[in-house]
Amino acid sequence: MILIGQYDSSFVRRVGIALRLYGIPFEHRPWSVFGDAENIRAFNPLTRVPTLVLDDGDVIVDSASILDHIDSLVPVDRALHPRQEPDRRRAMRITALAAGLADKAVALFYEKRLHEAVSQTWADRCRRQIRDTLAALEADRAARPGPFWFGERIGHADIAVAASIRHMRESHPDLAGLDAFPALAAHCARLEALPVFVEISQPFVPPA
Ligand SMILES: N[C@@H](CCC(=O)N[C@@H](CS)C(=O)NCC(=O)O)C(=O)O
Repeated sequence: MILIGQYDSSFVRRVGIALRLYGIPFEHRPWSVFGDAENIRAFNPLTRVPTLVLDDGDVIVDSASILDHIDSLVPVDRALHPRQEPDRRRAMRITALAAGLADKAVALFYEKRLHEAVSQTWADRCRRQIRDTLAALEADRAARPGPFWFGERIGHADIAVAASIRHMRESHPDLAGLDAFPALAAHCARLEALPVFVEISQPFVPPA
């Protein structure tokens, strides 16, 4: 399979890390959504990443759909997402909050970078959404003493939070750091030190 997109996207990085943790071989095409738009469009009319091209030629778009597919390729006991309730919905909540935070960081970046006149209303709304989501994630993580969010094993929720926060901090150095969120800071530091996070990573590159 082919994973399209650069690892400075938290969405692409989440997929790359999950594939590596599952031991699923893949080819990586680090195409930029701006500089390589035509290449991406040939596979995905949305011109978005991540885009996953399967060996039979089928194309899956959107990280949630991609992760759902690759989860189905591994035995239940190796899955990075719990299959039983209530663990499943709790992990989904954290994963969705982290993905939403990344959506807001991307939206804020595009607003500042691509609009001639930045909408202060929209930018303030994005900043508030990011701040409130960090606070919610901090409260949840602080209440869980384990090495990972849901215990002894890494899961999609762990990866999503660390990848989203790394992207947020690099794309918005002007946003407050993690001083007010010590549990999240510790979580991110632990994950970013893992070999798979070091390997599947790329410093943030603003669109040209
Ligand atoms: N909901 C999507 C969001 C992916 C996303 O926002 N990707 C960005 C890069 S970080 C992108 O493709 N931006 C180009 C665009 O939206 O036009 C997912 O989970 O895959």
